Order: sequence, then structure tokens, then C-alpha cells
Amino acid sequence: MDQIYRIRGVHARIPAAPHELKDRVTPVEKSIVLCHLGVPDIDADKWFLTIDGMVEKPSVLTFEQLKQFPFSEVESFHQCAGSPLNPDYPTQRICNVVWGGALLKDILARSKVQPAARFLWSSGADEGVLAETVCPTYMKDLPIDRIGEDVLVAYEMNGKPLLPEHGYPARLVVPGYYGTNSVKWLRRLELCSGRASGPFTTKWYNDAVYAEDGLPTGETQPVWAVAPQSIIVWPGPDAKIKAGDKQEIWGWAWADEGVDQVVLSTDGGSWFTAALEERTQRGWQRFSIDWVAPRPGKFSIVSRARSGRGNVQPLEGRRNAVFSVDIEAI
Ligand SMILES: Nc1nc2c(c(=O)[nH]1)N[C@H]1C(S)=C(S)[C@@H](COP(=O)(O)O)O[C@H]1N2
Ligand SMILES: [Mo]
Repeated sequence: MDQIYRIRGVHARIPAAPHELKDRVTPVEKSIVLCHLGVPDIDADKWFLTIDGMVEKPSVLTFEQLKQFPFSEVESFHQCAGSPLNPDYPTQRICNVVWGGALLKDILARSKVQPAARFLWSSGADEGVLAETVCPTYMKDLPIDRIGEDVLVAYEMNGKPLLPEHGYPARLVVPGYYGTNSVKWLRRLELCSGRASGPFTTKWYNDAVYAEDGLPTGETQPVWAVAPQSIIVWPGPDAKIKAGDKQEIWGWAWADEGVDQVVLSTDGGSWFTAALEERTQRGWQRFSIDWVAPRPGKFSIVSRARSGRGNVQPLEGRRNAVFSVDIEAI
């Protein structure tokens, strides 16, 4: 049967600006939305999920059966890697939400994954054309070792059923990985020995690997784990700041493996270490520092995060380049 669509073609919600992201848990209406091919219209009563490939017992789950698995919630940042056609361009398409649903490992345990399986391929109900490439489905993959504790087949976002544009009735959620890996309107999970074959894992979403000297090595790596990144929430570009008064500069920082340091600069040269909270599950982490604008005039405030593995945000030229906000003290 042909899929019915609410919206055909690429669809996105205008992303909230960093200074609008004051809530720890982003309300759904301020969360990011990115649909490459359209928004399919799916009836939960007719929905089913096929689990096959390198498993002992291929199976099909209905929505009712999905809801019978133990329910888990995971707080996680949720970030779009940006346009696959322009992967190095930095964006701040980010939010932090609470996903609810069944643990993927529980679902797969029933199907008995064969030991030789290395990747999980996941496909959505959507199909269409992106940049003149015919996409018979939206298909992504992830290494089997990643399934671990917190990958979900989610049917709730912030305690409510998913909206159609967020993947209703059920989607994959890979906390800590770029949003592109969290396949919406999930239809099929296939266990395989190699990487997935569609355009979203071969043509797009493979980054150049750079050596220490900043030059490309000629190798590529899948757009999976989220690199360290940060945004300044306050002050925003329109904040009124008085020179000589103490201000709290604050924002959010995140990385797949968590962030262990955030430094800030207000003078284009020296870096100061901000206070940084511990992370909760896979959520973003708040950082803050007190600052006194030494004089009236313009300042560019820059934040730079370091991940638990010691990776630091680049100053420019990559999707996770440092964030800066231009403000004026009076
Ligand atoms: N089936 C399907 N899943 C998808 C997409 C899509 O186009 N089709 N877009 C991906 C991208 S690029 C992102 S950033 C996230 C966005 O999830 P959200 O719209 O719920 O925030 O969904 C991912 N999952
Ligand atoms: Mo995305």
C-alpha cells in the first residue's frame, strides 16, 4: 500500500536560537525537527515493526506488543548534524529531551541476534527524493556494540506520544549519536554483517577524518557519536549589560561521552574555566561563570567544550566549531 503523507518533501522546524533554550528539558514546540523526505501519516493500529536479518527468530511487533516491553526513560541531548550536503557548516540545531519507550536490547533479545551480526540497520516508512537522489527508504545503521543500555524504540517525547513529525508512532533513539541516526516512523530492524547500503550511509553522513595537523587523511568516518559542542544561553545578542556589574554567563555543553571542561573567552585571547555540572544520563550539562564587563563597548563571548576523551571544539571549519555571541555593555 502506498504511504500517505501529511507533508511531502523536506520539512524542518525553525530551530530555537541558543538564547531561547533556557529550559533544561526543551519543550517539544522548541525542539528540533528534521524530515528529509516528508512526514508520513501512520495509524498506530496498523503500524508494525519487522525484526529480521541475522537473527534466530525473525519477528513482527505491533504497537500494542511494543508497549508491553518494560518502559524506560532517557534524558538526552538531541542534535542535528546539519545538512548532509554541507557537513562542515556549524549549526546549533540542538535540544535536550526525555525519550520514553522500550529498550532495543530487550526487543532484540527475543529475536536472538546471531553472534556474527555487527551492525543494526534501521529503516523508516518514508521514501522520496533528496538532492536528485531517489531514496527508497530512510535507512541508517549503528554498530551492534552501541546498543548497550540506552538505545530505545521510543514512543514518547517529554512524557507524551510522539508528534507525527517526531516519528509517530515509534522511532529509534540513539542517545549520544547525531539525530540522523535516530530513525523515525521505524518500520524495520535488520541485523547485518556490514554497513548499510542506502544513500544516507554511503553517499551522505560520512565525515572526512583530519590528522593532528588539520589536514584530511583521506579516510572517512560515519556521522555517529556527537563531538563536543557548547552554546551560550545568557547573555543573548539582545541582552542589556552594564559595564562594572557582575553577570553570570551560562550555557549548555554536550558530547557523546560527556563534557569535562568548558572554557570561555571575552577578550579574544585568554580562556577562563567555567563551573560545570555533572551530566545526568545523556543530558546536556550547564556551565556558568561570573563576569564583569570591564568597560562599555562591544564584546564577543566564546565558549569551548572538551569531551571526556579530551577532544576540544575546533575554532572554525567544522560542524562543532566554537560558539560565540556578540554583545554590547553600556
Ligand atoms: N525516517 C526518518 N528518520 C529520520 C529523519 C528522516 O528524514 N527520516 N531525519 C533524521 C535527522 S537528520 C534528524 S536530525 C532527526 C530529527 O529528529 P526530530 O525531527 O524528531 O527532532 O531525525 C532523524 N530521523
Ligand atoms: Mo539532522
